[in-house]
Amino acid sequence: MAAVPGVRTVGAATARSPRGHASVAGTHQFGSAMKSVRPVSRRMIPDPATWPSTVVGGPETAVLACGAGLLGTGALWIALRSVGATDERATRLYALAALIPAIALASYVAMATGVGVVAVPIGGRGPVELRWARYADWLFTTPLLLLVLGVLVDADRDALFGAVAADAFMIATGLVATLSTVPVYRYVWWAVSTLTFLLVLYFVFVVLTAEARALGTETASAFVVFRTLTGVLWTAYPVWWLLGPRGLAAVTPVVETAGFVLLDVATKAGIGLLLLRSRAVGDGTATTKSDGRPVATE
Ligand code: RET
Repeated sequence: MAAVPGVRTVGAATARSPRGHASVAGTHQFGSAMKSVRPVSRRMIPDPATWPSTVVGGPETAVLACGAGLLGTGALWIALRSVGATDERATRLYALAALIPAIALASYVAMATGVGVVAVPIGGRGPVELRWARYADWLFTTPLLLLVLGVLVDADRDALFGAVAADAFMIATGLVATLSTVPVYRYVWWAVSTLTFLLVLYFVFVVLTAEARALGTETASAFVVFRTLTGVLWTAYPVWWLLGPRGLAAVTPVVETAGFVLLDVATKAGIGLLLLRSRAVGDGTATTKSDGRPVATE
C-alpha cells in the first residue's frame, strides 16, 4: 500500500523511504522520499506531490472554512438573539442551540487546519482521507440535538438517556465503518450504525411525539416541524456516506465534504432558528401536561 505523505495511515504497514527510514505518521515528507511514493487514484485523494498544499489550502479547506464561518455566525446569532430570554426553559434551549454550532465550529477549524487527517487504505482503491474531527463533533452534537428535542417536550429522562446512548453507539459504529479497510466490513458496520439510527428515529417519531402531544396542540404541532427537520436531514447522512468515497464512491472527497457541510449547517443552524421562531418555546404557557403532570422547570 502506498504511503500518503503528511497523512497518518490507518491499517497499513509503516511506509519506508528508499534509505529505509520509516515515515513518521502525521508528519510531512518532502524531497526524494516524495518521488518514491506510488501514485494512487487521483479521484480519491489529491496528487501526493501536492498533498501538503491540498490538505491545507486546497478546495476542501475552502469548503471547511465556509462551514466554520457559517456555523460561527449561527452560534453567535443564536446567542445574541437569546439574550434577554426570561423563561427558564427557553434560556436552556437557546444555550443548547448556541452550544451545538459552537462545538461544530471548533471541529471545522480543526479540520480546516489539517488536524486529525488520516488516510484509510480501502481495498483496491488506495487510501481515502478521513477527518476524524467530524466524528468527534457528531459524538457531542447529535446527543445535544436530541437533548434539545427532549427539553422541548419535557421528555422522560430514562427514555432520553436511552436515545442518547443509542445515538453515541450509532456515531461510534459509523466511525468503525469509516475506518474499516475491508469493503465488506465497512458495509456491515454501516448497517449496524444504520439499525441503531432507526432506534433513534423511533425515539423521535414515537416517544417524543407522544410527549409533545401530552403538552397540548401548540407544542405538538411545533414538534412536527422539529421532527420532520430531524427525520429528513439526519437520514441524509448515512445515504451521503454511502455515496461517498468510503461507500459507492459516486462523489469525490471534496463533494462529500461539501455535502456534510451543508447538512451540518442545516441541522445545527436550522434547529436554532426554529427554536427562536417557535411559539412553543418559552411562551410560559405550558406549565402542565394534558395528563396533569407538571412540566419540569429545572
Ligand atoms: C454515518 C455512517 C454510518 C451510518 C450512519 C451514519 C449516521 C450519521 C448521522 C449523523 C448525524 C449528524 C448530525 C449532525 C449535526 O450537526 C455515521 C454517517 C447511520 C445520523 C445530525
